[in-house]
Amino acid sequence: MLRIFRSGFVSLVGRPNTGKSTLLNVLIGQKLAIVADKPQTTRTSIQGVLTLPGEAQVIFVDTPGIHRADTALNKRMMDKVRAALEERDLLLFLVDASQAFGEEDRRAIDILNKTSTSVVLVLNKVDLLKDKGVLLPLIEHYKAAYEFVDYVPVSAVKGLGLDELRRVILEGLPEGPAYFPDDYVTDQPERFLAAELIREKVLHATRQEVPHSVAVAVDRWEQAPQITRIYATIRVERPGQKAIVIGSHGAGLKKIGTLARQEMERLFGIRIYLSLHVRVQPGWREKAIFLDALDWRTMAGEDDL
Ligand SMILES: Nc1nc2c(ncn2[C@@H]2O[C@H](COP(=O)(O)OP(=O)(O)OP(=O)(O)O)[C@@H](O)[C@H]2O)c(=O)[nH]1
Ligand SMILES: [Mg+2]
Repeated sequence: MLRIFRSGFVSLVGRPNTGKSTLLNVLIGQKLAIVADKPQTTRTSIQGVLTLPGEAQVIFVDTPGIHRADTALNKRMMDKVRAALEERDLLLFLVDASQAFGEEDRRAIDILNKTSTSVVLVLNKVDLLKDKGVLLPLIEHYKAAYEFVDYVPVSAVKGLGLDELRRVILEGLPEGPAYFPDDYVTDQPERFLAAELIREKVLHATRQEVPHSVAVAVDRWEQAPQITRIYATIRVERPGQKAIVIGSHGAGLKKIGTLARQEMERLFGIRIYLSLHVRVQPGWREKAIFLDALDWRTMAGEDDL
């Protein structure tokens, strides 16, 4: 008897820092989304396609963390989250299982009231739990706040609970054809991922308000047989932030460049020369034209995902 083939779109939503991007990367088995221990790392939606030949194709969509939007950038981020709730086959609502249930969680759950799609509660970071006894009461709190179709405790970092999560996801998908070829992994162009990897290294190197003020764009990408030359600009909002990113005698920027280049070489399988430039651009988070240019989808005039 032929097994039925399942396919569908599955969005990962939840508060910032809950591990959505980490989970996307581990489910796909490839780094597609940058990860940092700072909230609001992800600024747009990112597709990752998992094809299980003869069995299923799951199109995961990573999204920015649910938060109260104040700037134009943050409003766009929340628009991405809301768009990712529509026309999906299944939603994964990620929470940090090492944190007690609180008001912010309740507020984040509110966004789910706008959708009729089934939502699975994913309790991530269970590796941080010293006392596993807190898990059941936590699940009860979440179940009281929303009617989740299922719940799965996982650790994206340690790879715990992922088989069970895959099983629950596949069960929640309808029968359907593959939407993409077997080797298709993401809609995100390498040029955008390159800019993101640079931003990730800046986030790792800075603290407090600096991460929120950083934008990275690739200005030029010159491919040659021996080496690919990438020229990118790191934008910050204030001169003091520029000094922090550059560091003493340029050491900070040099380290950011080295780490970003090494990771790009590994991921893209090519030799890279990376040239980084830091520029102060006050108020870029409020400027629509600049925000359009930052996100490859609006840059290319493509439809929102
Ligand atoms: N201990 C532990 N840490 C995790 C786990 N999953 C993610 N993290 C860490 O949590 C932090 C946030 O991870 P991200 O994947 O960037 O979180 P996110 O939900 O995508 O965050 P935003 O993009 O800001 O919404 C990083 O420091 C991760 O290494 C996990 O299972 N266990
Ligand atoms: Mg993220």
